[in-house]
Amino acid sequence: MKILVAEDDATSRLVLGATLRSLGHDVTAVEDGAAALEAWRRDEYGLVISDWLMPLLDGPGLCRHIRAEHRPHYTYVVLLTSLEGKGNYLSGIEAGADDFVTKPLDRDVLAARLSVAERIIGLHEALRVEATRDRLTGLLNRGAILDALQRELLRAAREGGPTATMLLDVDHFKHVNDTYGHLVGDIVLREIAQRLQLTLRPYDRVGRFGGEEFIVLITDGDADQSALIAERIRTAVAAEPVDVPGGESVSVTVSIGIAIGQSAADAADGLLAAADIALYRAKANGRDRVEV
Ligand code: GH3
Ligand code: MG
Ligand code: MG
Ligand code: MG
Ligand code: MG
Repeated sequence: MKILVAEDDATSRLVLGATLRSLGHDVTAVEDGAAALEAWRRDEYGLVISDWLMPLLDGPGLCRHIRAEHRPHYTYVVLLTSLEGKGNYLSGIEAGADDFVTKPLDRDVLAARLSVAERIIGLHEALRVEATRDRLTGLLNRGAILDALQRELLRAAREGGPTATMLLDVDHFKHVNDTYGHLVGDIVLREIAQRLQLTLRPYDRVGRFGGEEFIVLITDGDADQSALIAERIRTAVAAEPVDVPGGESVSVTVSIGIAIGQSAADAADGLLAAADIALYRAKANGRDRVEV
């Protein structure tokens, strides 16, 4: 596991870091809650182990910050304490801590606590994947791709630069279902999803908007670059028919509409509406084509 440790006492920090590493974990250790918060914001940690009393930001304070900031991944927080008493325990729980380990640390107890943490983090991750994936295609589902669009627009507003949103719609897909049946239609949708993923770069995002419609987000995509990528996608779908059970193959094409967000004022709804208008134009102009 990737673990972030916050402990102001240098000796304790070294010992805890060494113990965790000896248990096979990847450890980053810092000397205060404030430094931990900064590190946590920069990177992705499944687990934070924090001392209780520290000068700038204490353990419960760190925990409150972590709980207040929405991140897609859950962070499991363990507070270290030599403090006794119900009041402290309750304030740790209230701050959002998941578990407590008392000092001095016992290696076996720590290892046992970590195995609980790993189980909980695994469950969270499984739930997160389940909640964000489209069952049929394995792509991001509608909610997740719209969340990604929001995040992408925030990033673009912060760092500047355009962001492109593509709407794809399979052409005459009703005809595929009517001719070959719904199950074959599903296989075709899965194959299209796979071709989309193979065509895109790892940092571009693709999701199923619904039915036979997909959304692609091109990070830092201007109109020219996005049109090129869209053209690659269009070709990847049209170039080869999809093999389906029974030895048949089904030819499909997609129409693609692109909208470019240029400023912080570009809201997700507006971009999607503009992409939809471009898509409508692609349909009206004969399908199997890209419009910006
Ligand atoms: P156009 O080129 O204008 O987009 O025509 P179209 O036939 O693709 O458009 P229409 O909206 O009339 O039909 C979309 C079809 O997609 C109808 C619906 O049954 C089918 N569809 C939606 N979701 C699924 C799915 O999950 N599986 C299958 N097999 N078909 C689906
Ligand atoms: Mg201390
Ligand atoms: Mg301390
Ligand atoms: Mg449609
Ligand atoms: Mg369609």
